[in-house]
Amino acid sequence: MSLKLSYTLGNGRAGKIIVAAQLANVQLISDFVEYKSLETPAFLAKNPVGKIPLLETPEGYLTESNAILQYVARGTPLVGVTEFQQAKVRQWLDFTSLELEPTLLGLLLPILGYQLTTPKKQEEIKKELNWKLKILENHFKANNFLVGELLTVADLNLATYFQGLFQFAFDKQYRTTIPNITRWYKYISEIPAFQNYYGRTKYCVKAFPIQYEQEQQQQQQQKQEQKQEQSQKQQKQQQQQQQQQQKPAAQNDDEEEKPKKQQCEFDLLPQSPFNIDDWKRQFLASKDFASEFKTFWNIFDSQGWSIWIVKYIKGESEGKVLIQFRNNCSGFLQRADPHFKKWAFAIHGVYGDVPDLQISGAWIWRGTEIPQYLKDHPTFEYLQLTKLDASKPEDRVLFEEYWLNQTEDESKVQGLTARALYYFR
Ligand SMILES: N[C@@H](CCC(=O)N[C@@H](CS)C(=O)NCC(=O)O)C(=O)O
Repeated sequence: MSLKLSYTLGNGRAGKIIVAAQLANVQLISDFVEYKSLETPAFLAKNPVGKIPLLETPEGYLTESNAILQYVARGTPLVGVTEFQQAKVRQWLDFTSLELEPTLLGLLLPILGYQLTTPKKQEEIKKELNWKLKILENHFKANNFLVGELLTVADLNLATYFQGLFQFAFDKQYRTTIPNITRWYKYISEIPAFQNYYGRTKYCVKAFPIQYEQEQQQQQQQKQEQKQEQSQKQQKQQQQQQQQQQKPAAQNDDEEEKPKKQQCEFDLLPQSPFNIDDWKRQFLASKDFASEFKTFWNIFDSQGWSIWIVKYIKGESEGKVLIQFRNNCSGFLQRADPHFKKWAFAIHGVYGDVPDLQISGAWIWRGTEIPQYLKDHPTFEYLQLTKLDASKPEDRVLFEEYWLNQTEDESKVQGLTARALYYFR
């Protein structure tokens, strides 16, 4: 019986399942996915929640990491031997998910930069954590494992959280206040199957600093201001060059000197009847992209929006290794200004064959010109942008070709096989 586990590389919820499968001698096929693919219709058909991990079994799909965990270890002592032990395993799984997880993640995610927080929130989290950890500390004073003397999936589950906490938050000094939890974790983390996935735990000497909301906002603002300053400078230089070359009629200096407004470049455009959010929802929820496009051409407003083919102009040495080029493509999208996502929708990907892979995509964005958001992109100079005319049948066909052919390693676009596709949304 083959079991296929879909997950993103290094994911902790998948890790506990992989560790349990190894201990239970159960073969799992790994299917690495990227977060972007969780929003594709193909993935949503398997898990409408759009989350990993996901297990494909001969009987159907299974979601929720704790359910998968118990399923892969079923029939072994890892899920408990007696009925009471089995119930105890479920008790600790629920306790971890429902009582501990929100608090533990509330501490860890701001350190890792995934969540905004404030000193007040952190104070509350620490208080909450202290009394909850006391429960565990007391438990491990008298027991080696969560369920008495038996290693179970409940321990593997709990240890995945401590793995991050010991590396980033619970420093040397703090560990002295939880010696029993530390002893228990040390044992679990040194099980070879655990180390195979998570590696050796590097206990932090000093806790990593928490970045607070204000600091993060200030940093973001500073970055934004620097970027704007730079692009103003570039614009000015370009204008000066043009003036010198073409000697045009005198410019209005006042206008040129005006500081760039803080608001988004699209805020000034006249209202458009085309709502990109509605289109994204409608398209992504659909099982029949071709029929959606019939609607698209009726609702698309080419006065307020435009459609483009965006190609990456690669260097001579690029496009030879798929994994590198995938990273190049996903990195390009990640580095785009997140605000631009509100005003754009694209399918962008790697097409073709090694050693001549290409990156290109079909884009919709607000306005009819090249947006400043793209001009400010660090790799803008390597983009070739071709504006399509939504009233021309041949341009519609080209644009649709990208959107309708989304099966990786199968679909072809402009004669090239789609290898790795991403949405920008
Ligand atoms: N309760 C679920 C939570 C699953 C979950 O939140 N997975 C995250 C990765 S750790 C995810 O897929 N996030 C994608 C998203 O939210 O878009 C479980 O334990 O499986």
